[in-house]
This record gives sequence, C-alpha cells and structure tokens, in this order.
Amino acid sequence: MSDCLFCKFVAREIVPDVVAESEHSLAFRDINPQAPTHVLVVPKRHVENAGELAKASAEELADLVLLARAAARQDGLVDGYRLVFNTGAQAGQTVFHAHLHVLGGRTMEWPPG
Ligand code: DGP
Repeated sequence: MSDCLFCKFVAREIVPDVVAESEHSLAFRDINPQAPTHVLVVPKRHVENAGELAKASAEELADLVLLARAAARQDGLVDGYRLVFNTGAQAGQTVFHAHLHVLGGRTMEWPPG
C-alpha cells in the first residue's frame, strides 16, 4: 500500500534500523522503545493485523514468529521475552500493517497497561 509506513520500510523507500530479515518478514527496532529490546517484526505482505495474516498464509505467520525468535536470540534474551500483537485501536494499534512487538531485557509486568 502506497501510504503505509511499514510497506515503505519493506520496500526500503524509508530505511529502518533492520535487525533481521527472512523470506516473508522484516524485523527492525521500534522508534519509541518500551524495553531495552523493542523490535517490530512485520510481514512483507500488507495485511492489517495478525488474524488477517493467519487467514492469508499460515506459513507467513509462522515465518513472522520465527523471525521474532531469531531477533530475541540475537539480542541475547535468554531469560525470556514478550511477543505482542495489538489488534485494533482499543488495543493500542496505531499502525495498521500487522506487526509483532518483541520486548525484552527487563522484567515484564502483568496485566499490561
Ligand atoms: P502499535 O501501537 O502496536 O500499532 O505499534 C506501532 C509501533 O510502531 C509503535 O511502537 C511505534 C512504532 N513506530 C511508529 N512509527 C515508527 C517509525 O517511523 N519507525 C519505527 N522504527 N517505528 C515506528
């Protein structure tokens, strides 16, 4: 989609701080990190949210989660990390291109805010 920020990252029209890439997914650092590690993993295909990605391609959803795992390992998150899909405005989704947050490097709390 021409007006989608994360599509521009995938196309490298704008270059984010890339940490890893796979056939179907791109991982880059969040501009406003909420933890020492805060990586976003996006599908190269434009879909609005994780559910739409699962409907479109289970393989691409698995690729996304595996790239998140690789990014966490690359940052040395041996004690754990949190994966978050915000889905919809009420859940806090602000960019409507599916993305998986990878958060780690500090103790996480529950429930989230
Ligand atoms: P969400 O609220 O779940 O839709 O998360 C969107 C995330 O995108 C948020 O954590 C901040 C991040 N973000 C927004 N604009 C940019 C940008 O220009 N560059 C990068 N790297 N991240 C961005």
